[in-house]
Amino acid sequence: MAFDVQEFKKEFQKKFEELFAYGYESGSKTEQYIALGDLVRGLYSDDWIQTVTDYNKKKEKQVFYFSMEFLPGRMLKSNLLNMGIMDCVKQGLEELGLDLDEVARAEVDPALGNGGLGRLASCFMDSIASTGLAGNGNGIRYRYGLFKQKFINGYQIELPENWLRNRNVWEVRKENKAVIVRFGGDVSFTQDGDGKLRVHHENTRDILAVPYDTAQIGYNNGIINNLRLWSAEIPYGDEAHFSTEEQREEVKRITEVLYPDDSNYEGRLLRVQQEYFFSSAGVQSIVRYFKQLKLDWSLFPDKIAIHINDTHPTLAIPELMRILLDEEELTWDQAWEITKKTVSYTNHTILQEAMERWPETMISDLLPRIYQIIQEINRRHIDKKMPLYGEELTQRTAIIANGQIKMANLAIIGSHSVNGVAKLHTDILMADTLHDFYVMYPQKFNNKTNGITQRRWVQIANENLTEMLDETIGTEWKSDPEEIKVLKAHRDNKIVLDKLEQVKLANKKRFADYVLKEMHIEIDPNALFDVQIKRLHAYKRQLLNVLHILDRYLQLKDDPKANLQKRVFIFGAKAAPSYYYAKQIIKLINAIADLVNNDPAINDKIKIVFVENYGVSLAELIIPAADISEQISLAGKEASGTSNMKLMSNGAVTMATLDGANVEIRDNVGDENIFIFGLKSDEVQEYYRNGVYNSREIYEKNPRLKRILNLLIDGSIPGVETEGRDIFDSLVMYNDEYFLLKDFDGYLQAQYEADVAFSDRDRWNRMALMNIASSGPFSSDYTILRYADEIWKIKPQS
Ligand code: F55
Repeated sequence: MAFDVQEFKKEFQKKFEELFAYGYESGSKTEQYIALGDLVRGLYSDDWIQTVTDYNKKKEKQVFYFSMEFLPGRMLKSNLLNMGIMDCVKQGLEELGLDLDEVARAEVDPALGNGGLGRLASCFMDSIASTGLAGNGNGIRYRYGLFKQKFINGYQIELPENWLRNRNVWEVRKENKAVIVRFGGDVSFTQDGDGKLRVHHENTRDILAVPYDTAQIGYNNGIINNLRLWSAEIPYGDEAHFSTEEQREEVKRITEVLYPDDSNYEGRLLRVQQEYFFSSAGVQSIVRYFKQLKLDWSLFPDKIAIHINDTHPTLAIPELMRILLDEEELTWDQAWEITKKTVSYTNHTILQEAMERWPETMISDLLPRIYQIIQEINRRHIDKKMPLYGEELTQRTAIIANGQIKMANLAIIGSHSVNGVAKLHTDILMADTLHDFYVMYPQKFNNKTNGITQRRWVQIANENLTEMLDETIGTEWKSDPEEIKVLKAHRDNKIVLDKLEQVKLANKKRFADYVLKEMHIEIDPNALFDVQIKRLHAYKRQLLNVLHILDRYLQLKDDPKANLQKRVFIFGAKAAPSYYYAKQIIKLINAIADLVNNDPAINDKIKIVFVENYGVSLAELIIPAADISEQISLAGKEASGTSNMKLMSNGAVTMATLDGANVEIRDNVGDENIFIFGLKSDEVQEYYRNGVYNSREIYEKNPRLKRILNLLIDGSIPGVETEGRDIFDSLVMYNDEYFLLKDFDGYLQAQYEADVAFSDRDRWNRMALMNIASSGPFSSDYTILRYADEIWKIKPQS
């Protein structure tokens, strides 16, 4: 981008004055940020128009990534980086007496997602643009994002996240691209003169879907794709139908707030309204685009790929069928061929409680025509498969059963590709969770191991490491992440290893400053920083981490001189507001933090830091400061994990069970550069099958563990009478669903080995280096190129 520092300074000042009618020096950080963002948006608008024009002209196939959640993080720096103007802007601001980082922090981090699934969608958007693929995001513009988390007396409190309170400089409202989404109504049929059946859908409640578009800028390639988020409004000129306040509120409610559940679905009417709303709006706008191309309908799958991120957008399948059948008057067989060839589906979980199922009556009332189409898809599926696979297997794959509509079944039957998100996860889907479907459609199943974008997670989050890498191995890794492997050649280079240690130390200081300022806890940057950051869920086993902390606590109480590494245990986690047990664990961790952090006998050998309101921005601060990455879910439960990849890329050493993508991380980094412990996935399966696990017995027979668990109920930890008892019971009396007690010894042993390794600085630095050097394959650029090549059949533009 042709742009120089002097020019930038002039433009920035001008923009600021235009917007706020005074000089930038008197503006707030927020105002300075808005002026800068507005200016930057202007700088890429030509490329944005050009990209769209090119796509239209070449009629290239495009992918539309449908996701109920996106977690982009703050966009200013990532836009500057990808546009190649970071240094220029930084210097220009500096000459104006401003600090880019300070200005950037004024941006609100849009929390339009829950966790891994939403963040993956945003890494993918960055990679789609950066690898030069024609692709767009399709989602919901929630008025309120994921709740803001506060701790009061150690308990999680949820506050509304009004992320749009200031102007959102990146979005562009496109009223002329709005579409109508119809709910309810009556369906009837008439026969035409020509014998054709005509569908009439009347008395519907019509909602206007207005798109807000945000540029997704490719890395140094001039490509700018689109993320389209839909907002629900009252249709213009239809105010008569929405005359009461209640009716108007009902419309707004559809895109008012993100459901805060991760790995657990809410079978509520409003949720399914959201799902249909953005699926329908997205499909309608795609069909409108396709019609502009003036091609035969049979070519639809040659121009369009629709990818559904988990089952949340599955109604895109019957919606596309509806449009092709009712509006475009294709035959069922034509419409079905097109739909299957167009849609592909990613599964993100095997947890039964996360599988979406809607009551039949809910769908028939809310979406009568869609319901009929789902019934017909189901009827034809059963008719066709029954003679081939017999009654039992076929019925197990039915979309409708026991008064419920199973969305995963619809997604699999109505698509041409089903993928899991790590090798192990895909294997479990094929062998177990979705085995019946695998028998029917083996060719649909494939694996796409998740990835992350090192642009955000290394270049932006870890400038110190970026600089050190550039000096040591050049800049090739920035455009081709695999190239980071050349760092391996420096594994025994003492100078490089020392530099790496200095980088880590600087990042730890930065985080320590934050912790001191925001939480008034003093932590030592030389201590080992042990990090577990992810949603709070029983299967992720934050509690196992807690048991380890309590073990150390007791060791130090027994012997203040015990030979233990000084450690800071860092947690970041939100619990779903209705997930009572997870909230109890939060309270427990906060109570233990209070106890341990303030116990002079512990002498700062253990510190516990549970950051409030963990999200993308805090992740960018914590990840570069991590020494140990805790990835300790019960084997078989975590589909992939992605914080494991981010932490590895920043030189943290993984402490892991063989779950999700941890398996592939181990394969890449080698056994000597990772700490593995615990049950394997097939061993867990075996325990579930034969039912011989007895946690009570372990409790009784393991005195060390017994002593720790008793701390929960004997008053040793003040303020957790209820929580301590409930958690104790879940582990000891109710047979420990996630096998914490079984994995405890192995975990302690691995943690002990980590202590030993950390005390040998050269050894530890080498492990960190090997992790960084082995992280290239986990770039989402490669993941996305595999989706493009094997599922979407689209090629990078050059
Ligand atoms: C959100 C809403 C519902 Cl109804 C169900 C699940 C979710 C959700 O947020 N799931 C989620 O984040 N799953 C995670 O996806 C990641 C990306 O694939 C995986 O790495 C992670 O293992 C998985 O738990």
